[in-house]
Amino acid sequence: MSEKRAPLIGFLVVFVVLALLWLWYPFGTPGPEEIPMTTIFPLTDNAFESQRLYAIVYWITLAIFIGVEGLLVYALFRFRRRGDETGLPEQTHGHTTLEVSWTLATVVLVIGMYIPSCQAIRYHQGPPPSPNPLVVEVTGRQWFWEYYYPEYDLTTANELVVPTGRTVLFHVTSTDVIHAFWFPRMGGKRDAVPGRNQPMWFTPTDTGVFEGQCTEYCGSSHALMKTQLVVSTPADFDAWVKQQKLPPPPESMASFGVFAASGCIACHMTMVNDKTVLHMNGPNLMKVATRKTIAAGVLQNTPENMKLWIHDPQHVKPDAKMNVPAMQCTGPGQPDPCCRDVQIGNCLPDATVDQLVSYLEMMK
Ligand code: HEC
Ligand SMILES: [Cu+2]
Repeated sequence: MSEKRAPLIGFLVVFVVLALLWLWYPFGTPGPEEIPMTTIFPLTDNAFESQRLYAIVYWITLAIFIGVEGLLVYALFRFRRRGDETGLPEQTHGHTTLEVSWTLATVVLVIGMYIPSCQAIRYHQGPPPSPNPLVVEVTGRQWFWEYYYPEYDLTTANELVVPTGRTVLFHVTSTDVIHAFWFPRMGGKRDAVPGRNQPMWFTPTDTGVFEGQCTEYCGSSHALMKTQLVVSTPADFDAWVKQQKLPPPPESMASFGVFAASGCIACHMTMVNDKTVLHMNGPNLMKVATRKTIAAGVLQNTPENMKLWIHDPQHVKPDAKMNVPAMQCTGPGQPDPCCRDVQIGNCLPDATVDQLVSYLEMMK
């Protein structure tokens, strides 16, 4: 291979590999089951509108890419140095028609993307498409999500349950730092800003469990601030609401004392499931046993994981805001380390943790 040709052939190889990769891409990518945090398989009106805009921009930029790269490759071949040519090729300067046309083409392209962008923004910022949406007040907290349904006077955490076919209108806020509320397949993100109430809505149509995530860096456990959306049939949703409103099972009453004495009630509610619970320090535990995960989607909700969590929350989630009240550490027989770093796990004997776990397992 001549020395002059080497770069050209290298370039061609890269180009062909990239082109093959691109051809393979649509067939080879995993579906939304393998990549649950995808935005390109939208499931609601709100998400579809973003996808529509994304597709317009995607095809326009793809056409530009192919055009520019095509011309580049053409020029490389057509005007390459041949034989023993020496010196500079013919030099040209300025071409009015060309310059006017690519300026105009750019303006047309930008307008072509600007108009659908404005439409999408109007749509997303506009009122929900239904006169009777299901309202959910969303509060981001370090590091979990609190959900309050005014219609049912019902508070839950991390696992958002909604029916199909009814628009859900969220009022998103935060009580500490800025978080962002996001279910990628359901629609765009919404910042959760303390003192502000940011609306957002979508209409789920498919049943299933969908992943969500805080998307505004909010501290050490930001990446562990997940959430799940459970979309149920309207009948299953009604059954869920009924269950959530049930009082605690009578057999759990005997163990409430341990929960209270361990300081858990300072931050958690297990006796009511209404607005009283809003903005307590920790998630409502009234129906914690009905949830699939604990600690904002970080652990599966099993007795072993519950034990692990209560024993050492900070080990599961760095800086978790679950600390035992300091008074807990001053009793006789308390191991010393807890008095220094007031972490809950160090203060609670194993037997107590077991009792707490069996109490919480009853909460459904
Ligand atoms: C100082 C406040 C505080 C105290 C006291 C406290 N917790 Fe927590 N707890 C929290 C916070 C905050 C979370 C959410 C942590 C996260 O996901 O980042 C939490 C989460 C939990 C969860 C997971 C709930 C879910 O749905 O994700 C359980 C279970 C739990 N706590 C049990 C207990 C028990 C049992 C006690 C008493 C031994 C206790 N907590 C004491 C603040 C507290
Ligand atoms: Cu966050």
